[in-house]
Amino acid sequence: MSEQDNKAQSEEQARERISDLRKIELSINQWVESLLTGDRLSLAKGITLLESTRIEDHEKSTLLLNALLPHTGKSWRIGITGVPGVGKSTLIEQLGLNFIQNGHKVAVLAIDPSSRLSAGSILGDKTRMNELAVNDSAFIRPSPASDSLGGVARMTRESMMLCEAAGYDIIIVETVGVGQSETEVHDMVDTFLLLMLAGAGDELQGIKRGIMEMADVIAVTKADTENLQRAQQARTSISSAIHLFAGNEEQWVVPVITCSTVNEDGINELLHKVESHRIHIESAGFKTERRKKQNLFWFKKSLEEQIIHDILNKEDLINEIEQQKIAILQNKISPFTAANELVKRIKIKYFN
Ligand SMILES: Nc1nc2c(ncn2[C@@H]2O[C@H](COP(=O)(O)OP(=O)(O)OP(=O)(O)O)[C@@H](O)[C@H]2O)c(=O)[nH]1
Ligand SMILES: [Mg+2]
Repeated sequence: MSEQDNKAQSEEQARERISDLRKIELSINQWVESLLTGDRLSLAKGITLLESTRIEDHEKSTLLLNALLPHTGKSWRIGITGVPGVGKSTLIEQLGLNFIQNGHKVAVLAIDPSSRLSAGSILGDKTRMNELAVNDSAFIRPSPASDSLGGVARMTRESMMLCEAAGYDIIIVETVGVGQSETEVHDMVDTFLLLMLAGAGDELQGIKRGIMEMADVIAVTKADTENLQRAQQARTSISSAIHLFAGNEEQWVVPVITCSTVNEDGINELLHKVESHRIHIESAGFKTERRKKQNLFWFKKSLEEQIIHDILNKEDLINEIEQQKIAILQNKISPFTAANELVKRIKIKYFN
């Protein structure tokens, strides 16, 4: 092919690329418009796009998010955590319906770290949110499938933004409190609700103190029938335990209550407490502060994750890392020396 032909061909390719981009932009504009009217299908499709691992979809989801950015951030974000089976979904159903009765639109997003291993508790969650699932003012989205918790957290945060743009003014994030996921959820919400089960005096075990320190409201669930008394005792001991924690800078006194979704005892009190928390953080400007801190936190975290991912996935480094692993297992080098040497080589190779 002559030089002229080559030039003509690359010009043609450039034109095609520009025309493709225009087409994408046009379809994104339409998408944005219908999503802003609250169209559920556009919202669901938008979230699916965020969850896609295809490179060409990344480009589209970035365009979509950028276009929607001015319409995000206006919701009240509530995180609900607790061990499996504590009653999160059942409670969300009742809280959600209550919010809707008061004129709100509620989106429920789930983060379930176990869904990567099993098929997740999607079905269980939907059946425990029967009424909410079919309510026009509610939108329920199960946990996205991702091979990393970081990926799930990013998708959940971005899904929240899409829901906000679609007019949902209350976003509830449900997460199973079994690991790191509850910390991640704490870092993306305005009000963090911790559900606890009454045990035989051991309710403070098995749940990390750190999570209790993060909670804005604590509720002991299943306070009914033969469990009622134990729940009340648990409430008292949790209350005295959290008094020992250092006060938080937002000067909020964490309420501890008991509730039951079976006989609906304590549900109104719970609603009142979370609402009081919202008023407290909004009136004193704490909500704005929280969100600023959260944005900077997620910026730093994503930056670190992406840099680490990009560097550690370079072909030659993958080989070197594998060799070092073998050397460590054969006791030929200490893990720290191996890491040090690798970092030195990475610095010379990529940062000089
Ligand atoms: N007795 C009693 N049972 C309850 C109450 N709330 C929920 N349950 C039951 O507890 C079980 C678990 O409830 P879920 O709402 O699915 O709990 P979850 O925390 O969402 O569970 P995962 O999503 O699997 O972590 C269900 O069988 C509920 O019917 C309650 O207030 N009292
Ligand atoms: Mg659940």
